[in-house]
Amino acid sequence: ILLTACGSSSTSTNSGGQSETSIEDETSGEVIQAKIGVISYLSGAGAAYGEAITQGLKLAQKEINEKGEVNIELVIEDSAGEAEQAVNAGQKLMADDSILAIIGPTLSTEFFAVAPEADLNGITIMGTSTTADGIPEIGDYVFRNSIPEALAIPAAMEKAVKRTGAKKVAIIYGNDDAFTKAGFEVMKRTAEEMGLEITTIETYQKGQSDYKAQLTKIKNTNPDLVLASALYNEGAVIIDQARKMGITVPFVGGNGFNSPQVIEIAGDAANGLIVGTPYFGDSTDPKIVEFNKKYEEEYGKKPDQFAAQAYDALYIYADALKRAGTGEDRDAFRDALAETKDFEGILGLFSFNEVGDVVMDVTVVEIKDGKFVEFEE
Ligand code: 1QQ
Repeated sequence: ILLTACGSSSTSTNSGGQSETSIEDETSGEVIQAKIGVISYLSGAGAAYGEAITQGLKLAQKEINEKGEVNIELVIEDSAGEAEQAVNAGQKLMADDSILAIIGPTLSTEFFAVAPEADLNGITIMGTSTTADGIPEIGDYVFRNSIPEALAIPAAMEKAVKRTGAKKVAIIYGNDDAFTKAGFEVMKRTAEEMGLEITTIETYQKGQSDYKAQLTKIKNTNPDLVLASALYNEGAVIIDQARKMGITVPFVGGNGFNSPQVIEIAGDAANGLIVGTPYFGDSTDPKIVEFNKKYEEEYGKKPDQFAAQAYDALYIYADALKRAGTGEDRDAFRDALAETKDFEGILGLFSFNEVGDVVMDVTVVEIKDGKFVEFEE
């Protein structure tokens, strides 16, 4: 059941000054016009994720529209990191026939609430930051371009264990969020596969501020590594309190730790965190260097992984639009998107597998002296 639009928290952006009149491509015919709905975590404790994502999208939008082949309008809704608000935003977008497809929401917890309905309504939805197992399997209209935890966490754990010779690991995770739970499952499975002893499994809830009970138990079991599946607002506090309690061993984190907010909040306590990502900010790859430069010019700060993935996501949509040849047919767009293969984004070659999941490479990074650096073997 679709709700009709109520209230209006959405913002519509159409950069490049091309909103009023349809402009002609220099070489051939009509510019393909498309309206894309965006559901993003823009207010509340984890708003830095959504801010990075929407900035990445808007930068890509500006460049894509300047090229003149397609003209994308973004209709942006705030989900506040809440599944219910994300569902309301999704229903509003789906009910608007002029919206071709959706990007977001930000969290897997939100995405699991919205995507089944999008799939039923035959509107394409793609996550740019959703990493839990089972996302693209929701349905034919459901995609993501974010590297799943099932790829990123084992890559980070393997490097961490190889370097430290770790045999014993403790795990801490949030047990009320789809992403933190999914990350935990991957950590546990990977530890078992690697023959590591799990000394203790500790849980916390969203918004918790005191982790002493959990960290005391972890400390008493003397692990060689701590595996943490958390969003940045809780994860940064956990690592900070751990260091203050004398837990000095490296942390291996899930995707939530890929935000510079971890360093912002935890400061030096974040040193020794190891995490898998498709984006390494200080990469010498010319595509990344160029992206960083343009992003800094636009927003006065460095991009992060979430901005980079969102930036690539809109280019992936634009590429599908060109192949679909229309910005109005939801099915034609879905079919063109599904065929994305070896698309050259700033994060490397990108393809979807048969279920709409990501095929691409993972980099492992660590925080050293208050900075993400490439993990050295
Ligand atoms: C998920 C995530 C979060 C870290 C996105 C911000 O990976 O919810 O799947």
